[in-house]
Amino acid sequence: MLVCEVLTLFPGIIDAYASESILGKAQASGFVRVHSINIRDFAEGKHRVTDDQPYGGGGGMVMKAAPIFEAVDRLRLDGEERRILFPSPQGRRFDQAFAEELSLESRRLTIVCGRYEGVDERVMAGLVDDEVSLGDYVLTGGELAALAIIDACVRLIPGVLGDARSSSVDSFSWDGLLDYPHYTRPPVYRGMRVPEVLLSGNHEEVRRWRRKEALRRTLVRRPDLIDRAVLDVEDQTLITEIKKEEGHEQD
Ligand code: 6GU
Repeated sequence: MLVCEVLTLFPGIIDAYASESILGKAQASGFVRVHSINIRDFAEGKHRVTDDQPYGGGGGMVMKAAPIFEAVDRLRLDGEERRILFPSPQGRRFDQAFAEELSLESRRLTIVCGRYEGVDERVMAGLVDDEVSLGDYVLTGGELAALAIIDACVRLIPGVLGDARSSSVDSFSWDGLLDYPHYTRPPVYRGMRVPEVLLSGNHEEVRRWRRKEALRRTLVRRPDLIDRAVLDVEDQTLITEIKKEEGHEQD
């Protein structure tokens, strides 16, 4: 079982998300455990202060190292191995390959969430194994990133999504393409028609159309992904067709 521990000043954020929907069911079924730990419980003094002014001056506050080290010391009393992650824009870019790597991790995933303007660098130096970034933008804290990381890992665990979804293209060992468009009833809504091929009942034509639309979207929206996608000779034929079609759109 994947065990995730999230050290945070806002455990309610983690508990709220992790108890709902797929993640909530995955916990109930014993595929994963998500445990929130309040860093404030490990802070000293009557006021349990977790942050302080930065050495060198300047604005903002910095999260103190001690409460975070103390919290991890406590966790380690169980003798379990841990991979300690720190969500931050300075980290290794999180992608599907990183999610697959983490979902196969035998150690516990312990995620330290920073808040405010920063965390004492000795947490990174003395505790953290990997800094992980969701992308080139700044969140106000690590909690959303921690949940995104956990969510992406948990849906890769066999059984979590159930049979139907685990066999669908995007959910297991991603082929690197964007998803094809989806439709459900009615066949016409506000004048917009469901593509005829999807109503045809011809499974082979449906399969080919979906593959082609996945390729089309990827070529148009994220051409950078095409180079690393897993493509066969049919895909090359479809790409040639798409390039003709898309070229003719400009006429
Ligand atoms: Cl992982 N953390 C924070 N705080 N901000 C981010 C991020 C992570 N990834 C992008 N922005």
